[in-house]
Amino acid sequence: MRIFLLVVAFQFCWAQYNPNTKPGRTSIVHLFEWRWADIALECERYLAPNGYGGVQISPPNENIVLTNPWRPWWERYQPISYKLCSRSGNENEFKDMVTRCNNVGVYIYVDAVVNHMCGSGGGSGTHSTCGSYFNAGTEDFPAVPFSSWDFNDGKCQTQNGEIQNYNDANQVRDCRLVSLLDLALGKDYVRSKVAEYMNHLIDIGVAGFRMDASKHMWPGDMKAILDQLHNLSTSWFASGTRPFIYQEVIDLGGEAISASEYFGNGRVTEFKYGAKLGTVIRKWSGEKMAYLKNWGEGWGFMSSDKALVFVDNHDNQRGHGAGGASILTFWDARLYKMGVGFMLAHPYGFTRIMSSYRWSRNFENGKDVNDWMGPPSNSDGSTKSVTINADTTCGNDWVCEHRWRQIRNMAIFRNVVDGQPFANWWDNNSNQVAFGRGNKGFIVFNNDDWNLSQTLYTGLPEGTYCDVISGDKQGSSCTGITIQVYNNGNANFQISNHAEDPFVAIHVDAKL
Ligand code: 5J7
Ligand code: CA
Repeated sequence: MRIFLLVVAFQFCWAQYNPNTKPGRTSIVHLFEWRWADIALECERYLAPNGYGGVQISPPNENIVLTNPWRPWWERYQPISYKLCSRSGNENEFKDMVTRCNNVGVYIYVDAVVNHMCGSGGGSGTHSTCGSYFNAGTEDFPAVPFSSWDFNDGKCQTQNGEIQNYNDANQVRDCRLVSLLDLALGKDYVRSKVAEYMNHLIDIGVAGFRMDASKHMWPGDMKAILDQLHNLSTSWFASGTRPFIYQEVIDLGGEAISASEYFGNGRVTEFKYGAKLGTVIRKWSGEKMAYLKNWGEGWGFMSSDKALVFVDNHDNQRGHGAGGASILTFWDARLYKMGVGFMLAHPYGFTRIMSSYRWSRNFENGKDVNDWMGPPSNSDGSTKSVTINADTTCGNDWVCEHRWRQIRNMAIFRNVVDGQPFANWWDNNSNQVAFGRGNKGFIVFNNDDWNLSQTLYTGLPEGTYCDVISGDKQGSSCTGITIQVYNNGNANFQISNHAEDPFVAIHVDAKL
């Protein structure tokens, strides 16, 4: 009986906040715009062997096909139906991906776009990814089916039906976001169709959901849907396991809606995290890494057990969305690796790693006029597959940040130090900082314009460790720098400010 109560208490405490990743797997990767067939392969050949816990996938449901501009990435945020049929693949390919990823312990998290359907100017016809008919003008989506009764037009109080003022919570929830037809999530019927879509995915075997545009949905409406969701499939998960929920709420302060309104439903994206970390690592606004000593709640972020954190996302990496120019991306690779390294070493939040595609950036008056560009694709609009080069990098303009040695090894570092306390902070009152995680791992950064040469207490057992930033442990040697930890726990670190990567990380699983 006592054990039963403990189990119930555990599930009650964690429930929708628990990522459901396998023990010792502490991060997920957003494989933005990847095809299902490529994700299945990546789970088997790379993500599972390297300790990644899961994949956030692009929206799997049918969406509008836009041709002006040509097939932009955002067309996938304009649903036409809940058929599993998109540029990433069809339902059979989706099921194959979920099965194969789950079988190697890498779980799938679905980007759920349920606040709206396509834009009001979407026209009528069958220009959708599965060929389903729709009429945006009359709000008719027979493939769901939704009709004009199922939208919020009557509820919205603005002149033109659009969100005009983000300081008015009613507008933000009940009016159209940039003309997108706003679903009446207050209606039982609409809630049941959304729940049916999500339950279809759960029954196939997905482990959770990113709730797109949550700011634009009432937390109570979302709860009514989430309460209808099935437990996860017992083919892979313990009976009674709830889906992991993380809600996209862009809250940098100063608006009517705050992230905390959503804590009852699950975790929430902490957009301050990447915006602030970018400012610090770029040394803008007088920031310096020494100030990261109280990173996390000490910086006014939400509590760690509610936060989903990331350095950049698919939206703000192209100058859209929150954070502006401070956001670090693969385009600034040297700073980016430091930022992701810091995130993965630090205990705050549940971490998501971005994996991008390259596009032809073209700045005009400070704005990238190509920020709309969709994934690498063929002339018929189909998405190119992810090819793998001899050196393990990706081809066809897939960036594959999750395969960069520094990022992959820090994802492993986070798994090794899981549960260990933040410890042994050191800084030079400028941009040289170091900290450890209990007696399992230690990391040192030099983001100053001069060399670092310092003996620091690491808390680690005596021994010779491979720096997992400059190389790997291979058999009984290191391919990069080695670090000697003495019997008093001290080690000497030398980091040139001109180093390819001006940081060093050691952990007990990469000890000789
Ligand atoms: C919502 C917010 O609450 C917010 O704070 C924010 O910064 C962005 C958005 C936002 O979310 C969307 C979710 C969707 O599912 C679909 C969408 O189209 C959007 C969306 O457009 C959107 O806002 C865009 O980006 C903001 C920075 C601008 O302030 C908005 O005006 C809006 O920009 C519009 O983008 C342009 O005005 C319009 O001309 C253009 O056609 C449209 C292209 O679509 C997008 O850029 C999609 C962005 C998107 C953002 C997301 O966070 C997301 O999860 C999915 C898509
Ligand atoms: Ca809405």
